[in-house]
Parts: sequence; C-alpha cells; structure tokens
Amino acid sequence: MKEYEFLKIDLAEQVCTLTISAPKSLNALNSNLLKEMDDFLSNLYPDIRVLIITGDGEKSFVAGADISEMQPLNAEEGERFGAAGASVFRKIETLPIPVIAAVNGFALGGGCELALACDIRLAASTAKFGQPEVGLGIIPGFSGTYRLAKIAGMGVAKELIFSARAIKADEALRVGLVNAVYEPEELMKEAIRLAHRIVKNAPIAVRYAKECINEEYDLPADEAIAYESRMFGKCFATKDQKTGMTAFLTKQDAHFTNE
Ligand code: CO8
Repeated sequence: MKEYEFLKIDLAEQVCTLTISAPKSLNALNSNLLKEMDDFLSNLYPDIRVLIITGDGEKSFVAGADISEMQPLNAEEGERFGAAGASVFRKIETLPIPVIAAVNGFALGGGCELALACDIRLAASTAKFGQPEVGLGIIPGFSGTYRLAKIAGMGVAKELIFSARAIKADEALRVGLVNAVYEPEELMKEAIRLAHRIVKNAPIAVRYAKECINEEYDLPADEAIAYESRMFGKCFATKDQKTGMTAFLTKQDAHFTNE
C-alpha cells in the first residue's frame, strides 16, 4: 500500500479508512496534504466498497485549511488554493462508492466542508462544527457556501457562516448536519458497522443510487424522475439483480459479485 506523509490508510474487508494526520496543526489541510488526498482518491483500490474519513487523535477531525499557508496569499493564489481543495472535495462527492465522515473532534472551516462533501456524517459527541472563515476575513472556500445550504438549509447555513458560530454535535444533529452522534469510543465502531451494512448490498446498485441522488438533486422533477428510471433499467442489465432477486425468492442469502 502506498505511503503518504499526511494520510494513514487502513483497508479491511473492503472498507478503507483514511485518517488525516497533521498533528502539529490539528489536522489542518495544507496544500501538500490536499495533493496527497487527490492522489489517493484518483488511484483508489478497485476492491474498496466504502471509504471512511476521520482525523488523527482525539481532539480534531480537521481544524480547517492551514491558516499559516493561506495568510500571505494574493487573490490569484487564494483562488487557486480554494479551487484545489474544492476539486478534491468534489472527487469525494462523486466517488463511485459511499463515503462516511467519522467526525471525531473539531470540524471547522475546511474541516466542516470536508465532512459536507462526504455522503454520510457520523459525529462523536465531542465534535464541533463551524465555518469560522468570516472571522479571518475570508469566506468558506472549499464549497461550504454551496453544500452547507444544500444539506442544512439556507437559513442555518447563513446563520452559521455569517456569525462564525461553532456548534456542538447535538445541535449539528438537530439541524441535519450530521446523521448520528455517538460517544467518542463508539464512533469508529459505528462507522465500520454502517460500512459493513453497505458492503453487504449489490455494489453496482449502491453506486447507481449514489449517482442518482447526486445528479437528480439539481434537476427539474421530470428530468430527475426520468434519470432514475434510466438508472433503474440499467440495474436489470446486471448479474447482481438476478442474484439478489433469486436469493430472495429461494430464501437464501445473496452473494453479489459486482457484475
Ligand atoms: N491552520 C493552521 N494551524 C492550525 C489550525 C489551522 N486551521 N488550527 C489549529 N492550528 C494549530 C495552532 O496554530 C496550534 O499551533 P501551535 O501549537 O504551533 O501554536 C495548534 O494547531 C494547536 O491549536 P490551538 O493551540 O489553537 O488548540 P486549542 O485547543 O486552543 O484550539 C481550535 C483549537 C479552536 C481548533 C483552534 O486551533 C482554532 O480556532 N483553529 C482554527 C480554526 C479555523 O479557523 N479554521 C478555519 C480555517 S479557514 C478555512 O478552513 C477556509 C477553508 C477554505 C479555504 C479557501 C482557500 C482560499
């Protein structure tokens, strides 16, 4: 398995855990770390069915983009840095497998935006979410203005972004920013348990479902419904559809082969 300076990778039973590790800065995202993430996501091992993203240590998921690296940037460099992070996060969002964020602590700025780019967010009860950018003289630059409004609604997004107020996990759950909250020691166990539930299902169907939900969201209703019908039809061209339905009808467990 490839070695990285800022990423730790663990692969077991088709579930890959990517741990972001920059301990000196509470796992802040610097440009070398983003390059490593881009490389990892662009060369994902073919047998991975679910990716879990978490942060190293007990205190922080990701405490944002690296402020010391951003401080001297001019407008052009700032745009380039923002675009580099946004492109990595878009890769996560469009990855052909589900991505679970296991938010184990601070998820601030780019850290909150990273969690938002994942498909599902699970949080430790000690996690804290926020978009503190306006307090630093910038706006969220890794697609936070777009995704926070999409996921938690425009009112919540505007309040959190304008005020730079950080919220605890229970409030994040209440506003729909996270799917579930667990005690810190349970978080990874629950993330892996959820990943294994996903792994049991037909991989192509899971992939098509993710694609449908992503693509249909911004389409007018008739186009969205037609999109789903096309993808639904494509499922019947897979061996796994026959496997799944035959297993149901013969009262056996389905063993999908991703075909
Ligand atoms: N960047 C760089 N260093 C950081 C960051 C960061 N985002 N966060 C923490 N660190 C460093 C601290 O400077 C400190 O370093 P040192 O030990 O050398 O002094 C170390 O990590 C430990 O941090 P603290 O001592 O501050 O730890 P505390 O427990 O007291 O506080 C906090 C923890 C509350 C998380 C605090 O560190 C903090 O507020 N961090 C900054 C959070 C933040 O504002 N994040 C948003 C950054 S902006 C952003 O993410 C924009 C994304 C889009 C970019 C678009 C590009 C143009």
